[in-house]
Amino acid sequence: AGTMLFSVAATTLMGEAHAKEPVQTKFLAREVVLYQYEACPFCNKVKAFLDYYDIPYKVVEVNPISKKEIKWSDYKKVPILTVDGRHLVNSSDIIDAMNSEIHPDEAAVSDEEEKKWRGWVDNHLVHLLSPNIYRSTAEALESFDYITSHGNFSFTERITAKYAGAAAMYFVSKKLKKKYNITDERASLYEAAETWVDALSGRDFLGGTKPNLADLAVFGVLRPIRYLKSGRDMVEHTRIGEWYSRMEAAVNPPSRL
Ligand SMILES: N[C@@H](CCC(=O)N[C@@H](CS)C(=O)NCC(=O)O)C(=O)O
Repeated sequence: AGTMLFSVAATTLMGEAHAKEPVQTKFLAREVVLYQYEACPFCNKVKAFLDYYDIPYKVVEVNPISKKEIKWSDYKKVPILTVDGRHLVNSSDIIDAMNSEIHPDEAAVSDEEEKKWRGWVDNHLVHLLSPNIYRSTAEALESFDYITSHGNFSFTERITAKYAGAAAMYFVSKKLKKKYNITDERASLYEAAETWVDALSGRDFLGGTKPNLADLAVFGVLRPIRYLKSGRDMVEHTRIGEWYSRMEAAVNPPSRL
């Protein structure tokens, strides 16, 4: 029984070692700081990348009302990543910049499939999120409860932002729906999840046995909604759950400092 336990443990460990990437010693000595909102999909995309590659980083949670933590920056959105004082902005550009440091040789070789699906995340998948998480007043409140309890808000802001934010986003999400020609937001979310599973064509990850940048992007943007009503519905009504669980296992817990 002992041997069996050991071999089960060893297989599990090997499985993990297989899908995960080792600590990026290159970045151990460098100061990496992520300015973010905890619930922002673009920030979570960058975090999925940093966590997968075990890059240690500090997190500065930005107050979305005052934004005083990024007063020093001309760029007023998050994420912003600083690497030893160098500023990187825009989630996909941040990931490209970090990725070419980690894989200087591969950076030149472009993987068309990976590129296509990273574009799909930025141009399609992200637009489905707000209409879904603010779909009804109940869902908008659940989302804002999550946002305000995980974000950087003062006590008064927390209370007011929850209700005012939920009400405002409920209406904003209807406008976004029109802007992006979405008729049934839930159906579109399910369809996107199915499209992604089809793209895997039976592979564990789009990257094959390991996640590539497209897997990390899809996982990153879905992470903030996974345990909200829309994310629970998506996992219940589509085939995306197994891939999502593999990603949860493959992406390291945050190596936040
Ligand atoms: N294209 C940018 C989009 C970033 C973005 O829109 N971030 C939102 C938060 S989810 C933001 O900072 N909005 C401005 C604001 O909060 O005032 C990226 O991929 O990083």
